[in-house]
Amino acid sequence: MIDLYFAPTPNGWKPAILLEELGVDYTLKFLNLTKGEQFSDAFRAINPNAKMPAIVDHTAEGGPQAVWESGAILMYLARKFDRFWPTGGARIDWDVTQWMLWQTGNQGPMMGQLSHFANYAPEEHRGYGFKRYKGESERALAVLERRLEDRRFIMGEDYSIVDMQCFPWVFLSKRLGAPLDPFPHVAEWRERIKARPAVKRAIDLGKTASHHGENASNNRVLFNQSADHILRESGE
Ligand SMILES: N[C@@H](CCC(=O)N[C@@H](CS)C(=O)NCC(=O)O)C(=O)O
Repeated sequence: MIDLYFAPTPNGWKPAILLEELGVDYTLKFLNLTKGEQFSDAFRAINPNAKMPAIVDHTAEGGPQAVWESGAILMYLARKFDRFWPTGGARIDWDVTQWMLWQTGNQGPMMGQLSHFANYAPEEHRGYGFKRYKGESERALAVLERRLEDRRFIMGEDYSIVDMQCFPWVFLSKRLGAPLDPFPHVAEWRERIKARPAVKRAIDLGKTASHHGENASNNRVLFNQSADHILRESGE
């Protein structure tokens, strides 16, 4: 059995989408991020970075295997079940790896910060951050637009973990203030993925979870973190 530590956010949706696509049994472990459940000793033993998502694979050879960082989880599960990682040798493997890292180091953090400034930053601090991260998010969307000009999916004709990694922030793009009108190929790709039953099921998981984001503009747990959050004992 695989445990998925989850909250209904774009990063949480990524492994949920893959697990739903794979149709494997997994146990959903909701983390209430506004209550700081990510800082419990038990969860930090799984992910020292104290952020979801994370998994624990109790069926791994040699004993339970924890994996954290959404991209690493997708790569781990795709290898384990031998699905959704395009085949074709070392060149393809590196292409998958670089797109996974591109999302992790570029699209993800830029759109995550756009979400912060669009949804949570105090009004008086919103302007500069919103403008900067909207520009950076649109830059990332333009990279995807070029890539998708002559491909149905990011790696070619087949849907893969790279699409699952890049989809969730694009799913929310318009709501964050970066509509997809200038990126028609990205918009079509988004529709293609959104229509998949497994993707719908993963996003619906949020409907039963306690949401981390609402009314969180003054939320100390999420928006005022320091080294102390990682270094202190949680006392649990
Ligand atoms: N790069 C990480 C990002 C994970 C992340 O930022 N998770 C957020 C929710 S989307 C979280 O757990 N936040 C809780 C906190 O910051 O305390 C990944 O892709 O897994």
